[in-house]
Amino acid sequence: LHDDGVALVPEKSRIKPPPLFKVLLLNDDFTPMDFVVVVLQTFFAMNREQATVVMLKVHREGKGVCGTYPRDVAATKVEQVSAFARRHQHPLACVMEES
Ligand code: NFA
Repeated sequence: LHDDGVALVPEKSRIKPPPLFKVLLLNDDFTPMDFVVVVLQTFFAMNREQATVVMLKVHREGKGVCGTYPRDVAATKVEQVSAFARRHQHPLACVMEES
């Protein structure tokens, strides 16, 4: 009968794992530190201590990673954080980059 495709010696898989994306916050001179801490607690499930560490890294180094996610989750975080900052009239920038 015909070959059913169940190989005794596996063929090399051509399936790539899906890419992951880092979500980053960028520093600016105007957004209050307390607001950034609230953002990290609200959208990235950090406690106040973790959120403060990340906020200070962004403040001192210019940018910092909030988390790493599949593309659709990362894009949703970027939109939610950007809308929240805009609604509160802060210039806080949130971006994603492939990791
Ligand atoms: N640099 C801002 C300030 O001094 C704080 C800040 C931290 C803004 C992280 C954006 C991101 N008020």
